[in-house]
Amino acid sequence: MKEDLQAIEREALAAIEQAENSQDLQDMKVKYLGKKGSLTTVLRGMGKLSKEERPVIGELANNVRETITEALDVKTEKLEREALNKQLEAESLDVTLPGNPVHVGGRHLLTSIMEEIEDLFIGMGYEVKEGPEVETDHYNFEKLNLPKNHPARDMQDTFFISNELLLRTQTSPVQARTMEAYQGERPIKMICPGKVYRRDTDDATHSHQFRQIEGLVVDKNITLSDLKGTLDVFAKKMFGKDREIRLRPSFFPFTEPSVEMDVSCKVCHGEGCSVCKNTGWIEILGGGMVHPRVLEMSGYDSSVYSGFAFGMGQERIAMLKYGVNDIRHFYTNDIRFLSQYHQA
Ligand code: 2NL
Repeated sequence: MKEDLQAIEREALAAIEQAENSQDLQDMKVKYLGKKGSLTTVLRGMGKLSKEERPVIGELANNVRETITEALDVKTEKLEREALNKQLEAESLDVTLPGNPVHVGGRHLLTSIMEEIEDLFIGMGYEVKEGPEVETDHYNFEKLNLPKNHPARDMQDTFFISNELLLRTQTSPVQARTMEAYQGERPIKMICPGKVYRRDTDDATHSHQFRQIEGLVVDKNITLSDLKGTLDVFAKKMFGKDREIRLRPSFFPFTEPSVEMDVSCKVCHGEGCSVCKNTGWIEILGGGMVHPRVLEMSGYDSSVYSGFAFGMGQERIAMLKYGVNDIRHFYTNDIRFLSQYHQA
């Protein structure tokens, strides 16, 4: 019996050592220690033993049971630890690895320019107003002293939707609508930024769709010197304190007198170079005193009220300020171009 017990112990310990999972161990517990297990089977033969042998074998049997139980426990714990380690390894996370970069976009250069110009005029007390891009012939032309068949309409040929509906060629209709809404009864100080359209062939400096900002001031005693002072502030803020402006006579159907404004060339400071085509000056915008007929058509008494107006192309301002040499760069959305100005 003693040999039987020792054999069970050897066999059990070897089997436990080989066990691969908790189910194996459970099976072995039943096989060796269970009611029908091999240890129990051997102990059933105890009755045949002599009085002297019984306690010796009994003690040995208990020791074997304990040894096997302990081996099962140790192995169970070992398997659990291994399973846990495996899981931890599989789910491990290296918190020191660099993160995935988040690509942050930025404002389009034209948006930055528009906001910069808006801020500048808001700072001088102007309102910002917007209006429809699909306009009527009435507000886009007639109200601005451009009657049907007027030769000056040639400069602003556009896309007609019907005889009366068109894509606006300027943002002035927003101003005409505002004057009309105010019924000639109160002063106006406003700018209107927005997209405009012309029937033009696209090249480095022309586009059939571009952005304009127009300004309008109507009040009593507004003079050309008010326009000049305003534009001087604008030019110095946009292009630098050391820039000078000059006004040249020009023609627009909606202003009289009309002017064209130049700023001194930042490259040669008026000496003459290739940027300013040897003139020392760069053309920036047009403006003038609101034509009395335009005031009257929208309900303002031109013997009481006067006003100035001006208009500029946002693309042109951005091109001059940032040295962009082709207007089409603004619309092709090449990220290599756009991202250069994300801090602008
Ligand atoms: C240019 C010139 C200009 C105006 C726009 C205007 C608006 C009203 C009345 C009178 Cl409601 N004038 N706007 C006046 C002169 C010039 O724009 O070259 N723009 C790109």
